[in-house]
Amino acid sequence: MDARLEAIRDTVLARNPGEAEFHQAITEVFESLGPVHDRHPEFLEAAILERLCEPERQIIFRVPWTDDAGRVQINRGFRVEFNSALGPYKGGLRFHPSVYLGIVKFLGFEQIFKNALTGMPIGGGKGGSDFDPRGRSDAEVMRFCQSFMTELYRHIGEYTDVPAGDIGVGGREIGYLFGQYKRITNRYESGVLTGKGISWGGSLVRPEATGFGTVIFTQEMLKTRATSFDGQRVVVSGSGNVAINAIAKAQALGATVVACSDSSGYVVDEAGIDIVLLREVKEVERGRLKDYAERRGGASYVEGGSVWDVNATVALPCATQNELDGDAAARLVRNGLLALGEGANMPSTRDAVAVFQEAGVLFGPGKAANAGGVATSALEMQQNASRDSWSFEHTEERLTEIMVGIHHRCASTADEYGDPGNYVLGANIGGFVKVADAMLAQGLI
Ligand code: NDP
Ligand code: 2IT
Repeated sequence: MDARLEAIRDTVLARNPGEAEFHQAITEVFESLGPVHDRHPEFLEAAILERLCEPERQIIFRVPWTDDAGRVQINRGFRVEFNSALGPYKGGLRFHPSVYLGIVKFLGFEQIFKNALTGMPIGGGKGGSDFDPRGRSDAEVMRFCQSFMTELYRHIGEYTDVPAGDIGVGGREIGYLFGQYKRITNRYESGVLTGKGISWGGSLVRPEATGFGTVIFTQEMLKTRATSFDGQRVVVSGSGNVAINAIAKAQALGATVVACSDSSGYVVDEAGIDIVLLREVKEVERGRLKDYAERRGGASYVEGGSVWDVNATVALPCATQNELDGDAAARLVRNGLLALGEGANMPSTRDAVAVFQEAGVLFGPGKAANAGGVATSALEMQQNASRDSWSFEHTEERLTEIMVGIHHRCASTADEYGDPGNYVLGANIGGFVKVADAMLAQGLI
């Protein structure tokens, strides 16, 4: 890392102790930014990096609620409003027991650059709670969401901060959150949340957008090697919103998706995952992958273990951060991996990224490859602002244009900085320069 940047990085790490994921995200971005500061000394003079690493606002709050047995439960809620240089804070809410400030900050920090890469007018933010929706009834989830929004509502708004979904937050949760916001504020403010239901202000394609976009981005990478998804053998991790829609899109482009996972294990289905059954089990029944394997002839279920043991030509990690380490990366490379697109946020450890890059694997980092979700959220905001709703075809066309544009921006930035094919460099510099320019223009705030 550039010595000037390393000194700033060390100060940031010392100011934010015990937040390993945030440290990792910062280090990874800083490693790309040396050459930008050679060209733009004005960014150093204006302390752009120091300002970028300090969130504009961080909100932490108590979320009290009662479970179905009438017992009082207490969770912690977060919203980190990281950077508003390009637009209102924008980013998802994650409900998962592992959530703490370090995870929310890493996600919010990544979101700044991701959102810049989309070319849409959105700043970066993230939030969530250590609430675990698993095993909770709809009524419990509703009471939790209502309590969460009873504090959050005062901090968000169409022009201020626009949350959406992430792990553990999908259409059901956004519905309960929106209902409570409307009730408290007495405003039908569609643009305050994205990922809404189609009949009440949501956008077609938003549910599919992250998974679809990841595959579209990966397809663009494959094209640079004169190939495509057609005939590839694909392994996907996770079996939630992003994973399911990545599987569907990869299959539509002619790939065979032979494995996917959840936090308990993974399924191998050499005939190709049955997407209709997978949606039924995961989206309708909220079941486990084990249930899928039991109902699908020919599929086998592996309890525990690593889905990255299954050989593939294309890998799409779509579960969570640091789910793919250096050893798993080396196994994938030995087994013939050609390309990897990150559907999740920071699923590859820094060791894993180094292994892929040394081996010449096409590597699409999450802040570029999974930007289709938030980009389509911005399209939802556009539709809300104009009280319009677009067709599936039109919205998917816009998503495709945006993903092809992000690929182009990453690839051409990597070329410009003398490291062709390095999408990590391209994404980090491409996103950073846009935000840094806007921050300079807006003065010291
Ligand atoms: P979901 O809650 O729909 O699905 C999450 C999936 O990942 C589940 O299969 C879950 O398994 C698995 N998973 C979650 N945490 C862990 C863990 N600690 N260890 C192992 N497996 C885990 O979330 P999404 O599909 O929306 O999100 C997946 C990833 O994509 C996240 O990294 C998210 O930040 C990222 N992302 C999401 C976007 C969106 O629009 N939703 C946009 C851009 C990125 P189990 O059910 O067993 O917990
Ligand atoms: O990580 C992400 O980009 C998301 N969870 C989606 C954010 C959004 O505002 O749609």
